[in-house]
Amino acid sequence: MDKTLHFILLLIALCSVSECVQRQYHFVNVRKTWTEAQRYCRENYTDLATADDMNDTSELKNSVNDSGHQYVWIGLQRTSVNKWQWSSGEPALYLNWGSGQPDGGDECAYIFNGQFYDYSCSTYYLKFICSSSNNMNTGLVFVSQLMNWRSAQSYCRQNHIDLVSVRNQNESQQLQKFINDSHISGSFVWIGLFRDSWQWSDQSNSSFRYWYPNQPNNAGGQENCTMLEDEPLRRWGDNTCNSKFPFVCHEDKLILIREKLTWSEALRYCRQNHMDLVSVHSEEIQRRVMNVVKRASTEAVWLGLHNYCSMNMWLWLSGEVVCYQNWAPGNGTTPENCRLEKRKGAVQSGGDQRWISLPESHKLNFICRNDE
Ligand SMILES: *[C@@H]1O[C@H](CO)[C@@H](O)[C@H](O)[C@H]1NC(C)=O
Ligand SMILES: *[C@@H]1O[C@H](CO)[C@@H](O)[C@H](O)[C@H]1NC(C)=O
Ligand SMILES: *[C@@H]1O[C@H](CO)[C@@H](O)[C@H](O)[C@H]1NC(C)=O
Ligand SMILES: *[C@@H]1O[C@H](CO)[C@@H](O)[C@H](O)[C@H]1NC(C)=O
Ligand SMILES: *[C@@H]1O[C@H](CO)[C@@H](O)[C@H](O)[C@H]1NC(C)=O
Ligand SMILES: *[C@@H]1O[C@H](CO)[C@@H](O)[C@H](O)[C@H]1NC(C)=O
Ligand SMILES: *[C@@H]1O[C@H](CO)[C@@H](O)[C@H](O)[C@H]1NC(C)=O
Ligand SMILES: *[C@@H]1O[C@H](CO)[C@@H](O)[C@H](O)[C@H]1NC(C)=O
Ligand SMILES: [Ca+2]
Ligand SMILES: [Ca+2]
Repeated sequence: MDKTLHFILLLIALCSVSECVQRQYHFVNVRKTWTEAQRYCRENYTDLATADDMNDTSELKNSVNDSGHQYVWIGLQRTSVNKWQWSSGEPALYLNWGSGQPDGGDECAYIFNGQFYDYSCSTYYLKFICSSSNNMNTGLVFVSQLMNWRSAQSYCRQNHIDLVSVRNQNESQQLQKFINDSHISGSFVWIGLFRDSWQWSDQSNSSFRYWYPNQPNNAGGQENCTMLEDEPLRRWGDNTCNSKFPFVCHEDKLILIREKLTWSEALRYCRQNHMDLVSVHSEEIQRRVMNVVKRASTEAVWLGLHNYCSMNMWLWLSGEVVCYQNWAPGNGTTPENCRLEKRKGAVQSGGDQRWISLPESHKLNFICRNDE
């Protein structure tokens, strides 16, 4: 076979390699208060369990091996900070409110003429838009059934992906065009925007929630902690933190090392500790990396990303080519000048948290991947 063609086929094969799980759940079948459970998880694993998406909820459910049908603590706790966020789990940085909005105690939002309006989640029944992988053109699906916000969210998650997020000007324009093209521009439609005051024990930003119907209800005004309900799907409810339940911890497979080392020293450190520098094969791993690098003491953090200068190509330490990409503008795509020094890849610890190319002698924090 032609060598180039063979190489291209090899790349295609490599790009479809499936990723390994970056977080592992551990069910602890010992009854403790929420705070005791948190202490146990932090000492023996990473923290009380966090869930970022529907995949996590099914892993969480499967991790609970419990013949006693008990309630089970996870790491979500009520705080005094109430903030707007997207149903898909992302923080809401772009908030294109209509004039005078938000103007009430409402905790969900619809879109009209490209602008957001807060609205009562349960009182009103609206049409809505789901994000979807079925519609390859727009990635959007309009649902003309009238539902309250929570039912709309469940509908999108069951049939598509989630209620739509509008994370920037670009997505706003695409959504506006979709609304125009669907001839629904006169309607109020739910989007995935909501607010609440729940926060994960591990400080991760995820706004993903999976409440059981009519939860959280803060019964008696004392229910500040979250548990898996005793039901087949193990959806979530709030309960008083002093109740004693078994719990699920999670163990992060990504570990930030807050020492300043060159890329080669960082690699040696990880390998001496039975690990490797992290490879970021997907958006999901990038999201976990972004959570971890928040605590870094350097402006960038080494990844297991290295440049083969003669071939003008970037590879992961795991041997795979870079398929999923998150380069900062000007980085990673143009040929490197490596006559002076070899280049390696790092992720910015602030800002957009994109990848940058740096000389390998820079001294940075780094992320090891723990595969044990
Ligand atoms: C960690 O696990 C050990 C063994 O199960 C247990 O004895 C210890 O109390 C745990 N740590 C905390 C803080 O609960
Ligand atoms: C859930 O897992 C499936 C297959 O494992 C994957 O295709 C999908 O992207 C995942 N969804 C999320 C939200 O991570
Ligand atoms: C669940 O736990 C029981 C005993 O505690 C054990 O025999 C069984 O193998 C476990 N099942 C799974 C799926 O881990
Ligand atoms: C529940 O959390 C809220 C907000 O942090 C706090 O004001 C309240 O005192 C807590 N209640 C209990 C019973 O812990
Ligand atoms: C807007 O998003 C589309 C689709 O994701 C993309 O092709 C386009 O380049 C983006 N435009 C800008 C200005 O970011
Ligand atoms: C949608 O239609 C309105 C008028 O009907 C127009 O002003 C607006 O520019 C259109 N927006 C998009 C994104 O096509
Ligand atoms: C977490 O949220 C803050 C603002 O709420 C934002 O600045 C930061 O980029 C978010 N981090 C991640 C990893 O999403
Ligand atoms: C790589 O990205 C950084 C951060 O955005 C930027 O300062 C630098 O100029 C970029 N490198 C090149 C070669 O454009
Ligand atoms: Ca309003
Ligand atoms: Ca409750």
